Amino acid sequence: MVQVNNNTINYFESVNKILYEGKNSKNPLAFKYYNPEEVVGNKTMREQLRFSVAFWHTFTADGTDPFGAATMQRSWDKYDGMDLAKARVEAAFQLFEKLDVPFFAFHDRDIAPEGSSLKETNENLDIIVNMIKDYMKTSNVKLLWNTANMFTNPRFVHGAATSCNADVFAYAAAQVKKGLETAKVLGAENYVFWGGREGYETLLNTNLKLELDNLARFMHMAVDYAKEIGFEGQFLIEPKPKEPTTHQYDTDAATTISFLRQYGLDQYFKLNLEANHATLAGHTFEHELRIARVQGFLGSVDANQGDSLLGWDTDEFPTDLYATTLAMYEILQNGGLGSGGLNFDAKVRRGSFEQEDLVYAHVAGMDAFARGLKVAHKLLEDRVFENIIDERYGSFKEGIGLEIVEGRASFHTLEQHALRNPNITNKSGRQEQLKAILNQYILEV
Ligand code: XLS
Ligand code: NI
Ligand code: NI
Repeated sequence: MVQVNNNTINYFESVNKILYEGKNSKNPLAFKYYNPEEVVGNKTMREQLRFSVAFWHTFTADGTDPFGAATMQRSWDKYDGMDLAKARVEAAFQLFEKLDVPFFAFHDRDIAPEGSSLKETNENLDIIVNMIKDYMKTSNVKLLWNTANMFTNPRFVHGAATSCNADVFAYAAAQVKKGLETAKVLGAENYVFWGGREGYETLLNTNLKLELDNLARFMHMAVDYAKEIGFEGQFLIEPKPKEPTTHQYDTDAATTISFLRQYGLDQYFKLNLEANHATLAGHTFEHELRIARVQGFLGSVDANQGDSLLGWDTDEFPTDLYATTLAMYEILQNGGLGSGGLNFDAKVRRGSFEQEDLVYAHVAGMDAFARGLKVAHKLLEDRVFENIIDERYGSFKEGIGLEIVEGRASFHTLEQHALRNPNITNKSGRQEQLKAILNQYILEV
C-alpha cells in the first residue's frame, strides 16, 4: 500500500482484488465474463478490450445534479484542497489495482484544483502529475488519455477555442499546452479534445465561420506543439451534438471527419466515440463506429450508455448487450482500437451512492463488454452477416454491377441496360430473421 497524506489508508477496504469466477458465480465482486487472460481471436481479453477508468466520474463526482445536492460521501472526502487531490490519486491507484484495469483517463482539473492564477494552477498540477508519475512506476496502469477541462470555469462561458474573446482563446491555448506537456510526462497513449462549450447558443450573436476557423487554428497549433515537444500520442476528437451548448461543432462522426478534412487536420486526428453522444445525435452507437471505421477514423471509445426516456448525457455504465456486441463487432473489424481503449466515461446513479457501487458498476461494464467481445468474435468467425451481405450485393460482382464498380459505366450504358431489362426483381432484406440470429448468438455463445 502507498502512502500519501502520511496515512496508510485502504480506501476500498471491503473490496478484494476482483477475480474471474465464471458465469455461475453469485459473487457481485467477481467477473462472470471478463477473464483478462482468456484469448479471444488473436489477443487476450485484456488486450482486446483495453479498459480505462475515468477519473472524473469515479473520483471527483459526488452525485450533484441540476435539482439536488451531493449524495455521495467518499472515504477520501475527509481531506480538502491539495490533500484531497492526493488522496484521490491514492484511492484511484488502489481501485485500478483491484479492478486490474490497464488504463485511466482524466481532465486536468479532475486531478488538481485551480489556484488563484494560471501559474499557481500549473504548480498544483505539477505536484499531482509528479505523484501520478511515481505511482505509475510501480503500477501496470497507463494513461489512455488526458484532456483539458475548458468548460467548468466561468471564463469559458462563450467557449474556449471558439470563444468570441481572444483572451479566452489564449488562456485555452496555455491550458492545452500544459495538457500536452502532461501527456508527454505521463506517456499518454492519446490526447483528447472534447468540445466542452465549443458550439453556440444562437446564431444571432455568432460568427460561425470565424469560430470554426479558430477551432482549426487551435488544433493545428496543438499538433505543432506536440511535434515540438516530441509527444507522439494519437490526437482524438470526441463528437457530441449538444449539451452544454445548443449546437456543438463536433456534432457527430461524419461532421467531425468533414471538419478535419476541410482544415487539413485529418492526418493527425482520429475519433473518440461515446455511446451516449451517438444516441444524443440521433444515431446508434454502432452507426457512429461504422462511419468512423470505414473512413479510417476509429480511434477510441467512451464506453457508456444513455437512457432513451431521459434524452440527455446520462453517462450510465454500459450494460446493454446488444450495444456492447455491436460495438465490439465494429471494433474487431477495425483490427482493434490501436492506441485507443474502452474508457468508462460513466457514472453511478445518484441513488447508488455507496462506495462499493463504484466497483459493482465497473464490474458490470467490463462483463458486458467481455460478453459483447465473445459474441462479436463468434459472429465474425461464422461470417453470419458477412455471407448474407456478400450475397445481398452480389449484383455488383458481375455484369452491369461490375461495370459500375470498376468505373466502366456511364448514364448512356446504364440507360441501355435499363431499357433492355424491364423486369426488375428485388429480394427481401430479412431484417427480422437477422435479429433472431443475433439473439441466438447473444444467448448461446
Ligand atoms: C462529456 C464528455 C467528456 C469527455 C472528456 O460529455 O463525454 O466527459 O469525454 O472531456
Ligand atoms: Ni466522453
Ligand atoms: Ni459525454
